[in-house]
Amino acid sequence: MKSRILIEKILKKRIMILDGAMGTMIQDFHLKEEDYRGERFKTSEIPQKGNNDILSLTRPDIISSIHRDYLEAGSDIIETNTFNSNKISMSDYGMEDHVYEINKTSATLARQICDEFTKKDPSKPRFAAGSMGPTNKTASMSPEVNSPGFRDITFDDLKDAYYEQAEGLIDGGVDILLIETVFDTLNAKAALFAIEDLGERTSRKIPVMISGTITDTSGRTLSGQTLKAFYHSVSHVDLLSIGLNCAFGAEQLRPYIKELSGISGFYVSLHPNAGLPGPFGEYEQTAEEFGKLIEDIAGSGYVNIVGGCCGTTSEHIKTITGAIEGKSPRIIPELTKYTTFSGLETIEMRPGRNFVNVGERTNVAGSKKFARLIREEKYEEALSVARHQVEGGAQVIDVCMDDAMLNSEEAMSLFLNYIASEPDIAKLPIMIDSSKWSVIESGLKVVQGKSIVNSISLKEGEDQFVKQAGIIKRYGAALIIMLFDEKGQADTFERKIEIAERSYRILTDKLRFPPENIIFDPNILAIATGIEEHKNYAVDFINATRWIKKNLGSVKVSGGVSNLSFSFRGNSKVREAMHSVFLFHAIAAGMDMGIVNPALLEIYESIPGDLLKLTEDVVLNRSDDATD
Ligand code: THG
Repeated sequence: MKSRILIEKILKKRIMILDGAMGTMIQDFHLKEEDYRGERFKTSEIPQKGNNDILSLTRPDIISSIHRDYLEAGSDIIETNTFNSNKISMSDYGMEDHVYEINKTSATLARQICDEFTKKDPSKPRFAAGSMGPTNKTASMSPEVNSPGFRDITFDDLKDAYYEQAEGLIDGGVDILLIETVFDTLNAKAALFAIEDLGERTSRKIPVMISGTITDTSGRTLSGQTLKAFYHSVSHVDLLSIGLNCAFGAEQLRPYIKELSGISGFYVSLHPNAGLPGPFGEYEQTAEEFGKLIEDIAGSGYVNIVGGCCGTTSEHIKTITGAIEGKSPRIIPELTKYTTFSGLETIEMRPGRNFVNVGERTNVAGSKKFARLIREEKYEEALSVARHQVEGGAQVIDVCMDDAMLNSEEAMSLFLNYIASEPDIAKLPIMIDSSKWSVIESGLKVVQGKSIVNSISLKEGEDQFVKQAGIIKRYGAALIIMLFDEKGQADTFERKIEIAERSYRILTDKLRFPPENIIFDPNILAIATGIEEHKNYAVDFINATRWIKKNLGSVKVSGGVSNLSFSFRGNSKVREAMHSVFLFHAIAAGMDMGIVNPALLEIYESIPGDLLKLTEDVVLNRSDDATD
């Protein structure tokens, strides 16, 4: 963490300079197959030409001279020659067994040259950033149009590959890890997870920069996320910076870096290509043109770190070093933390925002139709249930596969993969609903956005609760806490607030779980069952909601609304009226979101007067014979 303090000190004062492309500089050496192979890989069966990362082992002289060029041009931070040095990409060259070594050696090279330059001029310390590219596979899209549920790489594969890469880079002495050219946020989340894991296991915490790439003119990532959704999907980690690179040139990235600058609570980086590629993939933007564009962006106060990507050389870096001279760095804005969720798009729960409807029907325990479709493995048709929820006004989709007859882990990940293939559904955040931990985790491993785990509780005791919440935090999800403890479900006001307070303390004190990512569910239980103890359930929920919202920071309150009316199953008129009346009062008390059938929510004002009075008597427990 020493390097982070030093880097942040510099970032407060000025814009820092990254280096430019490694590939473009390597091209100038006109290397042949033999150069790539060296003595060491002379007999490799797979051609190595184009495997730039292997040059760290076979031609370290060339890589060193490129690093030197960039440092001479003014780079504060140089990137290791490891963009593709992960098991997944390296297997294309049959080099998967050398991944750790390539990373460590590349890091050592960059480290030594940085130290050399820092020694020459201690007033300008130089830093080595371990470059971690996106790999050549994507975890949240199917490579086969005809099987939308299929993936050719899993979160765990990516996590393991990134772990190995990060370990090599850190062992070689990098100051920073740079996850770059992110085109699929799920790949990036696997990298972040691996780095956090490594940090914890080795007690070495290295600052992390992350940089996404935009691939279409609507400003989305390849995997379909908006910039904001991308931001909210990775901001659970205490990043050094977030930024954009590659894809378009500086000119086309300008509006997006402006947007990112406005929403980011971290430093912002930009390392664009030298313009848009020509017909043969060549980049033609001159150093002067590039410098002008960067000067303009830096002059607008949008960036803290700038550099170049494809097509840029030490000439480009030299011009931007001059161009940012005297320009003030971007100041990180004061941001209020809101509860946010994301799919391809974002939900921000700002104060005064409307109630969030969570669609309940994609639940095998809550819909006979959905259960049948999943049992019969008709996933395409099951998707239509989700689509219907979206059309009915759902803003989040609750997915539950808890059924003893199903392989729930598999059904969860498969259905979520199907959802990911449908942008009109995948735009919404996912609520992963299961009482089984393994099912929750298999869901977390397939969603690129910031999802909501539904749910964990103190039912099995504090140790397990802490362990699970810690893992959920690492996946970057929000979390519903059901108000249960070792003694059982909280069914009275006193029990609800006791467990809510205890859960809150554990999460925020022990885990530093962000309060805005905590959602309490004070248990909506069936009323009007004929049993005396059940009569005050709705009132207790509403009062507990009010207490929680007043006393527990920026947490949110949610509940499964349809539970309320279980004793009126089949009588949808009465059920709908009960839900509307309940929500009217619960929302007034501070309830933020609810799992509902969005297509069937009657407007409170439109409930006929006599039905309204009777329903209110039941929900608010106002008269002894209301149920009748
Ligand atoms: N809190 C949290 N999560 C939850 C609940 C909760 N998840 C599950 C459940 N409760 C919320 N979801 C539903 C889904 C459907 C119904 C009720 C709650 C429902 N279904 C119809 C019925 O049973 O009559 C089924 C109709 C059909 O088969 O089509 O009512 O409280 N955190």
